[in-house]
Amino acid sequence: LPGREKSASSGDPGHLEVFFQGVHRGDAHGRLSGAEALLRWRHPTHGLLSPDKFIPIAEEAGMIDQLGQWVLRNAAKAAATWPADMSVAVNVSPSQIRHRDFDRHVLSILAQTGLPPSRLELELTEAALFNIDETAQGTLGRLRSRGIRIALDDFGTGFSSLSHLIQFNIDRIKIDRSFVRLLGTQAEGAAIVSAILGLSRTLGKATTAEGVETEGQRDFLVAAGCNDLQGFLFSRPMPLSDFLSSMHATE
Ligand code: G
Ligand code: G
Ligand code: MN
Ligand code: NA
Repeated sequence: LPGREKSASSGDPGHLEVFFQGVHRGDAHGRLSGAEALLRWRHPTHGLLSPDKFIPIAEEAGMIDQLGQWVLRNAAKAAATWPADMSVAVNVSPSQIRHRDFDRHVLSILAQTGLPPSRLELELTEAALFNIDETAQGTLGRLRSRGIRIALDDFGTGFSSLSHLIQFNIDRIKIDRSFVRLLGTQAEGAAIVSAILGLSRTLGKATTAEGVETEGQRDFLVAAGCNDLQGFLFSRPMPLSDFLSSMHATE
């Protein structure tokens, strides 16, 4: 089971851990508005493994619902201790939202941890939103009616981005880092990012830019009115204890 530590031995599988990457307001102060929870597998010999490597395996093995709930519980428990204006964003796999009891599980985790629904954001990719049926749409609708926000992750990398913006009731768009990377290196970057921000504003969606690595990118995004910023310029994903230290250091 996730998170269960084994004693150090040659067969030590390591353990799972939820890291947090700060999300900052897109203004001159850049204060923390929250964090994204990012799963890591701390392996005794292979080091930190990215979920890109093991999430697909957990999905294959039918373990993703359990794993996802474990991440959500840990993220909510942590965020419940943060200042009341900070939110936590948690990635959700397509199969999780297709699960009949997903909304009940989310609500019970919030009740257990005491995190108000308004401080939880669930991140779904276009692939996840594209594939859901009416039942799953109903699930998302019920979660939203309780005040939980839905973000469209990796925006722009999927199949039919624009129709999704209208078809699904989402609260936020996360601009994929492949577009942010173009800012400052390719003239088209500014055009694409500005277009996404303009569209989001028109549709009344909040925006987060991912993969902000340079001051130039940050300055452009702040001037263009992007609501929140995330990236190595501010901080890397880190263990909760480090995140808490950095949070108190910048207070
Ligand atoms: O943190 P990193 O860049 O290594 O994440 C790689 C990918 O894994 C990203 O697409 C991210 O959204 C996804 N990911 C990270 N944590 C989780 C998680 O808890 N659940 C799911 N489903 N995906 C995650
Ligand atoms: O797909 P998703 O957006 O959830 O993935 C988040 C991933 O992006 C995390 O694994 C995190 O490590 C990575 N990430 C976060 N900030 C940056 C950044 O500034 N540059 C790059 N290259 N990756 C980043
Ligand atoms: Mn994400
Ligand atoms: Na992303």
